[in-house]
Amino acid sequence: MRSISNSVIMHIDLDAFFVSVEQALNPELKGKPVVVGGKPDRRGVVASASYEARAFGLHAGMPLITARRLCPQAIFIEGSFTRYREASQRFMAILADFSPYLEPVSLDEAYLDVTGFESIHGSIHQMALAIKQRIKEELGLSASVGIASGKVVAKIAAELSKPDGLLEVAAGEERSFLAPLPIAKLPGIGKKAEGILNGLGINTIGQLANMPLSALKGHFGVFAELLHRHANGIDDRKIEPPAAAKSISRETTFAQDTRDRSLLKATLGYLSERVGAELRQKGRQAGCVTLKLRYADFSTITRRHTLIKATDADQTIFDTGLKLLTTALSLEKQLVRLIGIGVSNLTEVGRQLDMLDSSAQRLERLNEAIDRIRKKYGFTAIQTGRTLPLKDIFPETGDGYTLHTPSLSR
Ligand code: TTP
Ligand code: MG
Repeated sequence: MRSISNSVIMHIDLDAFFVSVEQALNPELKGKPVVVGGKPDRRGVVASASYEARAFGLHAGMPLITARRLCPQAIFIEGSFTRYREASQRFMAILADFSPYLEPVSLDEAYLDVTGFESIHGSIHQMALAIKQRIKEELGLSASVGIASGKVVAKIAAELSKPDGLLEVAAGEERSFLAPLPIAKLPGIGKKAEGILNGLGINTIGQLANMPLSALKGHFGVFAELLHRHANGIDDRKIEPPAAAKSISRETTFAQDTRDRSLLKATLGYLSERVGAELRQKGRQAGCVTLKLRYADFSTITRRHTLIKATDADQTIFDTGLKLLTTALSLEKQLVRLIGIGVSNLTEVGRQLDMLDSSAQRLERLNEAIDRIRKKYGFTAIQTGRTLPLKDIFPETGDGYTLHTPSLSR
């Protein structure tokens, strides 16, 4: 019989994901320092750095300017979120072939519950090799795999094994495996928690594991217990099947900070259409629209509006966003650095209710027609008046405008 304490969890994370997708498409990039995130003369940060680039100290989140200074010979690539999403879908499909107990965590990362699967593959180790091989053959990407009795240890094992690694922590060895590692390796320990713990003389996960729970509670409140369990290698969190998306959003950073109304409006229009298209593709409607602005001094605000009636229409998302934008700009005089629009409170489309409302019906038919044409000829095949000013600013790829930062938020 299968008992909970004998769970076997696998954590799979693709190596240098965005960069590796580019290298698979263009083999000339292989073995070189490569950065995805944009050209270094643009503002923005490194999204993904190849391991060759990491040898120069480059890492995700580093400003592109700094990256170029540290590694002038690096090849900088804009990137394409569409390509990464497609690679991600194919990656998840491969994993789903191996176990139905799949929990995607991000585009390039997932947990698999593989308890009891050794009989199919000979061993869990063999199963991991088979997964890595299929990812390599079908996607040209390398993955790192951690295997352990729980999520937290599996994730840390995968990370330690990178790149192209495979690391298995035997049941019973969790605590001693974690003990020598720095506390920052424990998921959930951010810079702040690390600072607090270092201040208490706690530097390794082993030292954290030995701290009395009561002492931890004073600093971390309700999180203390989980932290204590994880530091001790105990983690009985289940694999959770993918939840339906809770929100959809798109955002972009301007090449130069701006107050230009028509540019702000056009960008908002474009991002609203992107959000609307994904909503309809998922068969969902949104009850809430959120505008995000980052100003020149990096202060970031979000403003939201709850709709009387859920929508999946570009126009309604845009109109609501524009009202929020107008109000926000009247209260803050700074230049705008980034703009984003998102929707939440998603529900399944209740079409029968809409049939009573002829204007909603017309909008729905219009959006359906737009989606059909775009599916066939690319996103920019149809330009609505509200995005036209973008034509002069951004290069078109047929697949959408290439915004300066690939729209990463989903
Ligand atoms: P990660 O798995 O954290 O990074 P990675 O796959 O590039 O490298 P590795 O796993 O080998 O350490 O993130 C996956 C992708 O998510 C990454 O390729 C780009 C994107 N990403 C960002 O856009 N910004 C970020 O700050 C991070 C961390 C990731
Ligand atoms: Mg990765």
